[in-house]
Amino acid sequence: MSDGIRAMWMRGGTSKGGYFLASDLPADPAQRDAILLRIMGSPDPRQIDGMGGADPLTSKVAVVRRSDRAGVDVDYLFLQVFVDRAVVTDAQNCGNILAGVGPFAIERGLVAVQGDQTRLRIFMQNTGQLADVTVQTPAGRVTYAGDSAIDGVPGHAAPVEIVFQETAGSSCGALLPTGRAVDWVEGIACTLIDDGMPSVIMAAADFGLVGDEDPAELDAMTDLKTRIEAIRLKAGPMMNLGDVAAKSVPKMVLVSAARHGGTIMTRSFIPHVCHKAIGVLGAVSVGTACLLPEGPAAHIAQQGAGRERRLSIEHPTGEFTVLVRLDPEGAVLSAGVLRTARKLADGVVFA
Ligand code: NQM
Repeated sequence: MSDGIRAMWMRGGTSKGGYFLASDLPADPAQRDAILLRIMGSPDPRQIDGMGGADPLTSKVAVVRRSDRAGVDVDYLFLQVFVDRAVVTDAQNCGNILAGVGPFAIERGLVAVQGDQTRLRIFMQNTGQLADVTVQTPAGRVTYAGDSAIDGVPGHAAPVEIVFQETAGSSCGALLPTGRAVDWVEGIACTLIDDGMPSVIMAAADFGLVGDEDPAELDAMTDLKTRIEAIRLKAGPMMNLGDVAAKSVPKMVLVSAARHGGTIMTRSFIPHVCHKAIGVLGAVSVGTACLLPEGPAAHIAQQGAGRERRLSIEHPTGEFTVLVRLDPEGAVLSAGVLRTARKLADGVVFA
């Protein structure tokens, strides 16, 4: 490994991380994870000796391979490298890092360009689900330049459209793993939900918060974080996730009424640090919680009607639009989101 390992560094949505071909990393997960910890510089709150950016959102890895599955182009395994602990976990998906997987797969020659746009079907190995992704490929190659903007990222870039298919119960086996829209955990009314990301939805008001506090302010509230972690550790087994002490799920989301004409306002903990925006599948899961007959999100959500709905999930740096298609019973069939991605570096990294 002293010669370095081939990697591309990319921003995917509002996250950033290393993209690797599976064949460039050891097949043995323990060896692979030890190398990834070295590459990112973990465990260390500053990640000074590695590529990580001292934030869970910039300490992420995509491992990509050509797929053997019928009708699928590539398989994508997401790995969260903890910043201050020697932990690498595959217990969650990441829809932001997913935004870079299509461009990366085309750049590495796993998928051929189809025209001005190239469509790929990606198998998300973490949860066994599918995402259909459209990448802009004018003039026979990936372009990162374009007119699309997403909140949480300055400037404009080429759109990457993502449609998630049937993400309910991705990790927990059911959309509502306890069978209820409301569970009381540590005295707080919670919706334990998984529509692509295991999430615990709680009313900000139940913690004495207004709900649009600055993430740094929330991160400094140690008592609040202790209470939220106590709920998380109890919710994990209830959600069929087992002991979640060393897992990055479930995410903990505080909701309040929308402030800017959207569906709902959020502050999400991922799970120990407050997100500066919101995760992609996290937003899909909150949006789905808004559509339930009851629960902390359903009580305050502003939502339209019909089988196709636009849910605007407000977050600390703007909003995240999720376009959902519902079946006649009101269950979410697919969720579409817009992301952008940018290639930042391509070369070798050293472990
Ligand atoms: O929910 C952060 C992110 C994510 C995950 C997190 C994500 C998703 O913003 O699909 O994108 O919740 O850890 O990248």
